[in-house]
Amino acid sequence: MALEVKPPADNPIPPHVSPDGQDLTLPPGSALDREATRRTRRSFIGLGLAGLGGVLGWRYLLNRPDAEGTPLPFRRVLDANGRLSAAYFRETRLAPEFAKSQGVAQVRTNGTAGLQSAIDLGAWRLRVQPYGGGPAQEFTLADIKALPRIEMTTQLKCIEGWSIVVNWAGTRFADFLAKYPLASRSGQPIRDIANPPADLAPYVSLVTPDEKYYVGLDMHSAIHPQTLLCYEINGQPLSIAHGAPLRLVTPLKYGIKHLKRIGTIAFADVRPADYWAELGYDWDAGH
Ligand SMILES: Nc1nc2c(c(=O)[nH]1)N[C@H]1C(S)=C(S)[C@@H](COP(=O)(O)O)O[C@H]1N2
Ligand SMILES: [Mo]
Repeated sequence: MALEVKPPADNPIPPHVSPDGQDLTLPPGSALDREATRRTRRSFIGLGLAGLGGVLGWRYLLNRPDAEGTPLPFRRVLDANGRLSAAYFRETRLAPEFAKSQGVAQVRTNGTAGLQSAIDLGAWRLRVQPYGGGPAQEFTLADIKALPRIEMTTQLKCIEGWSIVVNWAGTRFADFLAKYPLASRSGQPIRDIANPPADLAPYVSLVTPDEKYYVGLDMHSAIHPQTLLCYEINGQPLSIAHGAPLRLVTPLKYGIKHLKRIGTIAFADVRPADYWAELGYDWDAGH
């Protein structure tokens, strides 16, 4: 029996609405929309062929060399989807925001990799390795709190299938890089997110102090206006389980990218190591 796998008929990206009710869905027929459809068809065709091949196909696929822990043919589909999500992201999107009162009072916690060792919050420093080279620079929590405070209530989506609305506060990563020009080789700050320095690093790496949890982000996502170096939930300092003293929040990405207890930030020319990508998840982890 032939296995039938059909691509979705419509635009594969669900409608997306901004906080003020504006429809941010890609206009049908736009270059990016065509790319979306083409890529999705190709992914489905790929999976359809795997289905037709049955057991032999699976054996073939599973015996392919690995790339970041996933057999290469799967990795290609994931990467194509990741590239699509990255391109779409760059174009327009903002994650929906909610009224503060819609945030949950008791925010559940999930994931403790990199949080197992004791931490002295007073001695903690954020270490940043400048893209242009030179010694790492250290920042206290007070340095971060001196930057503009942004509060936002957004959805945290976990790859396990649950999501919650959370009230966060912190500073935009873009504002950090506006004040401390560490992400461009020339040492130029980001003055305008829409026109960043030409020599801005393409990737950012975030790692816990013990290096046991690590996340890579493309720079567009890192300087997105809703990407925060976050220090509060519901107006209270982060608990240890939520990533005290400083964690990442980036609501267009799944929870796996929201690294808790940031130790070191560095910049890179290629995709930095990523804990969950190594376990087979889409590197971009956008949604
Ligand atoms: N250091 C670290 N950060 C992490 C994780 C982790 O295991 N270790 N898990 C991630 C996952 S899978 C999710 S869903 C969110 C959950 O954030 P919360 O515990 O504040 O709800 O944290 C993310 N950040
Ligand atoms: Mo998660």
